[in-house]
Amino acid sequence: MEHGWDKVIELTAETARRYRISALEPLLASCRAVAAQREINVAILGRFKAGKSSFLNHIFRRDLLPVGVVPVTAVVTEIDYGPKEKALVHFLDGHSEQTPVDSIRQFVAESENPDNVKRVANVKVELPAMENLRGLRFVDTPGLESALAHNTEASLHWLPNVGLALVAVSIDTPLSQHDIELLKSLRQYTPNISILLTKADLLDEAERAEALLFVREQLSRAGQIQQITKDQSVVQALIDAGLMTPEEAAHSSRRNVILKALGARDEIEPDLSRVALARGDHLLLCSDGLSNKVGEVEMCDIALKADTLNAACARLVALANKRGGEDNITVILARFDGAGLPALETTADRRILVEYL
Ligand SMILES: Nc1nc2c(ncn2[C@@H]2O[C@H](COP(=O)(O)OP(=O)(O)OP(=O)(O)O)[C@@H](O)[C@H]2O)c(=O)[nH]1
Ligand SMILES: [Mg+2]
Repeated sequence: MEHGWDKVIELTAETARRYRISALEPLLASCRAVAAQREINVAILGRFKAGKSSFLNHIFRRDLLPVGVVPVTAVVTEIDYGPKEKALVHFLDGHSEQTPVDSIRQFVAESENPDNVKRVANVKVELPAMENLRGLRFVDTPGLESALAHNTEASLHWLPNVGLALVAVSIDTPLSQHDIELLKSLRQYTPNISILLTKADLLDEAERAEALLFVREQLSRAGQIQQITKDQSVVQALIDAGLMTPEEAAHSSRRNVILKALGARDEIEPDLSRVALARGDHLLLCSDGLSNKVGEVEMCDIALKADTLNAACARLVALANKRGGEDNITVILARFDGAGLPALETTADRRILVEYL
């Protein structure tokens, strides 16, 4: 590490440990990974077929990365500057092989490396043409949410390395629930997230404006909900340690095993975290009787649209009951106002930029 950033990061980690601010752990893992690198990783992430690889080919002005109409990218590919054009394939067993840049598709493309039978960890490409963009490393990632779970996993495991995230969203299917979930999980790793609206040529100007407005509206609602406590459960601890993905946790037989409970011991240590509040923020406290039945985006929508806080709570409880309501459903909703708090727009961590090509 250079520039003393390691000291700053370790001081922050020590402070977070002392005050048990466990919510900072993913961000600290990202800071360590990023500080150890010379380049900033600009990652193109998003659903399968969103046009991620095509966008990068456009930047490099050559057909470097494989593209197609079925899920194509199976392996993370990193592209940065090098004085001589070359590609290195790193395998999961630790060995590497050099290959001509134009033949990386035999390792990267799902059709030529199905289920990653070639056991490739990643592919690193160096291009002299990247000279003007020295300091940046572009990263093509496998699409999320396709039928191919190993592709999604390869991308999610790479996430702590992200410096700047470009989330590719195809303009003809603008912003799905999965895109919104991805944006939320990315915010654990980096505040630098932009949306890249792709396939703009499929719509005329009026349709593009309509799609853009829709995306902005969805983001302004969805962007404001953030989980600030974590489950004190075995599966959450395994996710934090990088030993389990959230998808595996959802199906784990150990998902009901909790690590802390009131009454189990004479003394317990609470987890503490701090949140920078902005004017107009809402705080929702609820039991899992609500969160197991009502998704985050719905919670946000109801909390912001209802006329009063009481009405919002009543609607949330009614919705959870309508969906079964087997468990205790407790909801407390507070709203923070007052001139002493900064206005929402100035809170940097809520900033999500929207751009389209
Ligand atoms: N019309 C149009 N089609 C595009 C554009 N970008 C990509 N496509 C098409 O969309 C399809 C998917 O493109 P890819 O670049 O392979 O998408 P990807 O996100 O890398 O897909 P995976 O690697 O499978 O996750 C291909 O058929 C591309 O030709 C665009 O800007 N306009
Ligand atoms: Mg691709």
